[in-house]
Amino acid sequence: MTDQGRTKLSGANLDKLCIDAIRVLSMDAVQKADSGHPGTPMALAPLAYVLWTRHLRFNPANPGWMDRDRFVLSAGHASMLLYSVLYLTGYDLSLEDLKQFRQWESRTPGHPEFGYTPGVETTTGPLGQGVGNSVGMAIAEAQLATLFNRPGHDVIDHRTYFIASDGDMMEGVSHEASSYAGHLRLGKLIGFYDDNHITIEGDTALTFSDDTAKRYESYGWHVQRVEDANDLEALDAAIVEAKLVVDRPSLIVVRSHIGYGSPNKHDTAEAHGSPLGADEIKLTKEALGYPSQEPFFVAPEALEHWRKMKDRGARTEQEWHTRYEAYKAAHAADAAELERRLSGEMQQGWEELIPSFTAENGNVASRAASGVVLNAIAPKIPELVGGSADLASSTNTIVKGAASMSATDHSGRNFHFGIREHGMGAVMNGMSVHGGFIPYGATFLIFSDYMRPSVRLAAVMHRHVIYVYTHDSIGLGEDGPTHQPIEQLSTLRTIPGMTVIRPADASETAEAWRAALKHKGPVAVVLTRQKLGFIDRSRYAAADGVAKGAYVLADSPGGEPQVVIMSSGSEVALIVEAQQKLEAEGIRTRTVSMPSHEIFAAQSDEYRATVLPVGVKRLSIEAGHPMSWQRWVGSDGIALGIERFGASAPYKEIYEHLGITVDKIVQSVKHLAGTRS
Ligand SMILES: Cc1ncc(C[n+]2csc(CCOP(=O)(O)OP(=O)(O)O)c2C)c(N)n1
Repeated sequence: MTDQGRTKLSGANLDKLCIDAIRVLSMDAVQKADSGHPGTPMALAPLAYVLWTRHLRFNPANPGWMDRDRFVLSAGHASMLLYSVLYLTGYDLSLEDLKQFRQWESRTPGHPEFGYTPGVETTTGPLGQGVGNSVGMAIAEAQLATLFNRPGHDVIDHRTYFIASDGDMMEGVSHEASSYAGHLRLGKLIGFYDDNHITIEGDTALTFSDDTAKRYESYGWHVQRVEDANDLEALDAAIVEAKLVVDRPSLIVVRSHIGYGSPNKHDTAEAHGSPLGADEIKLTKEALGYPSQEPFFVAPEALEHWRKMKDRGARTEQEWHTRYEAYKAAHAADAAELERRLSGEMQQGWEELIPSFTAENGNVASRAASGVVLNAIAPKIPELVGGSADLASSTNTIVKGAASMSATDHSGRNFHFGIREHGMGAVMNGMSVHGGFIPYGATFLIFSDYMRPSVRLAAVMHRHVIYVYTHDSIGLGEDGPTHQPIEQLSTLRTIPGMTVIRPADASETAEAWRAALKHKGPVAVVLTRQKLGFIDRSRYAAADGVAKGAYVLADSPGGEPQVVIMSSGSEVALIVEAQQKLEAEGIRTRTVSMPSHEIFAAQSDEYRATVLPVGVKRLSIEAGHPMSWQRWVGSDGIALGIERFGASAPYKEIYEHLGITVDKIVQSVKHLAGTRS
């Protein structure tokens, strides 16, 4: 007998009490917050229990232990499932934290958020992204294991598990990433599909007739089915088998019942995203045979059992440390390099490898200059790993002589993401949160739209990932309006935490890579298809001004400027030419190159005022929507840009037709300077 007078539990009864603890915590937290999603945590509680107590390798006391298994709740709306388990297993997350579910600055936000809660590996909620992140994590593991493990020393040896819902499976990004995972034969990736037949609008019969199991089989995954989400042994057996399949990823389709345990709401869409209500919670606790009606009650014997995971986790990590010490002794240089990569510190000396460009290089497209820079610095930055969504020959993102990432060679640093921009973005995020990589991914700027949800999440998570976006404007010419970005520059700039750099020539491109690598958040390096003239740095300011986001390229020889004209990328050449014309006409003009609005915005007020003096009228020009320039030109300035779609024609003609010309600048500046009304 325990001190509460109950019989000491063991076996199935204890399992049930532990599982019901998740259900109760989830119901109660959602009820208290008066918002959230109780149904799926209730349904998947047994799966979480089996996975976390029998399979997952983790240490609650050290959530960042490098060889831990990764767990991703792609169905992020079911966050109480994860928070309950993190509390129960003894992470630094208290019952009080659970009671603060969804409150201001709590450690239990509505959806799991990277960096807020110990044990949360990535931000999920936008459905499908977590599946993509998991693929990225599995890729990261596979690559680090291939590069760093040595015979007898498997120091990188962990699995990535995810739980996906119907919504995750319907979203295209999960398809893209899963297809890529199957192609790469990522044997340590194990997903669970929560096949509960319910989404917000009702039964999936309304929307979803896929045979998901067959779909995943066709991707090259090993697929199993568990017919009853409450059958612990079936779940366990499926996981055991999935772990034994090492030559391809595994999907376990689990038939579950949303809101399991709730007499009136199980199997209903109502259980998905609303509190059950006090009465129904009471009935559910009764139906489950739960020992208390007290909110957030966890039976001591259940907590004790769950908390055994703390000791087990500490032992698991300790055992790994012993092996790691042996590795370190035998392969000191490898261990040091692995630790460096995981720490995020870059090797010394990479900056010295950044090439300089001279007049002798002639006219160079910034995409071509970027390829030269990437290849020059790659040897000293092995963690800079990535590729393109089937446009490598256009985006110049291949590291020459390096291997390709493939099913048979997981060490390759050149990734062929296929025509899967969205999957690429999600995979990059997964690699980044895993650690050990600065992933880059390339496509045409227009197709940044195809991956924007992942780009946004990179910003939400402050991840250091680099997007190489080429073909950056109407300057790409004949491909026409479908391929010519208009609003993309301005809208990328509006993502909080995003840094966009659009260099004006080869020298600025080199500096753009320097800035992108030194920066710690997501960076888009935006490049031209067309060749750009060489800006003679003996006459114009040095390109290292890129580090400040904007800099004075050339001042008026006549002194204090009447007008500042600014631009980015290919249109800098236009302001340079316009300045000469304006000066010839006696209008004192300053040119400013502004490759990055965000970096410039982060400079001191003093510096910004040295570039854009207060009281001097300003004009900007960019071959894109002018919205983002408005803040720099002010209400009495002019932002020249394009507010329509482009056209299919040779690019010089399109520039003429759309008014992105030197003449237009000159006229507008005269207007501003008051020399012409
Ligand atoms: C990209 C995206 N679209 C829409 C939503 C809003 N949403 C949250 S859950 C959900 C679907 C719920 O069905 P399911 O995925 O089966 O989850 P379950 O009901 O089983 O919890 C939707 C549409 C979202 N989170 N992400």
